[in-house]
Amino acid sequence: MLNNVLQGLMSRYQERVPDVSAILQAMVTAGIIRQAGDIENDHIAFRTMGVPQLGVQSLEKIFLHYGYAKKDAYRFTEKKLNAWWYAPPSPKYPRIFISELRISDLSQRAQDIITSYTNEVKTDPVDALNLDDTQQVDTFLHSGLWRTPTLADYQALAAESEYAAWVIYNRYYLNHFTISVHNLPEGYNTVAGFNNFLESKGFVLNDAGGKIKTSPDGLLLQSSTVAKMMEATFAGGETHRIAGSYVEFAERKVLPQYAALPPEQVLREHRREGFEAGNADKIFESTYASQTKKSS
Ligand code: OOG
Ligand code: NI
Repeated sequence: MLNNVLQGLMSRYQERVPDVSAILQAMVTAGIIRQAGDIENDHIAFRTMGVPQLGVQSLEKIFLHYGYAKKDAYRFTEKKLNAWWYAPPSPKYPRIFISELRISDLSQRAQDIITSYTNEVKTDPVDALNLDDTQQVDTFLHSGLWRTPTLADYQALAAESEYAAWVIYNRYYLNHFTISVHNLPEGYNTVAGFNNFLESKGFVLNDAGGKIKTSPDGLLLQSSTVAKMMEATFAGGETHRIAGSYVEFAERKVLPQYAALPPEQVLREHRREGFEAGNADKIFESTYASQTKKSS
């Protein structure tokens, strides 16, 4: 079941984000991997609006049903976000990172705009799903949830929270998937090395806080592409270029207590787990205008 849902998410994401196929193709051409299926997906991420009938408490039910376990919480004061990560039922599946906007921390005007859309969803929509029916779940994850926003509302939200604007248009579309680099061949198995490869092929990286985001323990390194701008159709047929989704790269170093393990015996459980608020804070900006202006 989980396989079906993940495949549905990945196929829509790959259609929408040209960098995904372009990066996978560049990796095959360079001989880094034999085929796209060789990629280890470190994690996928969703964004949502923190209103009572939606938000993390709603979306997470889908993945808890498929065996994911809720782990640590993260707070982003300035961006007005909360997030949690979820450990998969088996290491062959990606971790999941879900964030939500703390609506009540926004101005009354922004709250009114957001709730004018989210109030169309009267009750928690996940409660109405048969979670064992993956077709139903797939359709739900790619459904509108609320009416198509107006460009004026999108822009008013963007002025206050770029995250809010992203969610009002993109809903539950996958925000990113993440290529694990630590098991790739020598030269590509660090974020630094992989970033060099990406830039040599013309991919544009998010440089908020530096291109490599490093956790204080030095064991989790991350980077990401800048989201490509895509033509979006708003209410009344108005069109405008807005940020879509992006691709992330993660290097999880072996924990100090397993440093003596021979490389071929190193498994996911021997590496740094979880996420890092300081890294995440900057990765969110992959869809923000300060970064996307470099990709459009
Ligand atoms: C998520 C940003 C954080 C990570 O791995 O820390 C993140 C987002 O942009 O929605 O992906
Ligand atoms: Ni991420």
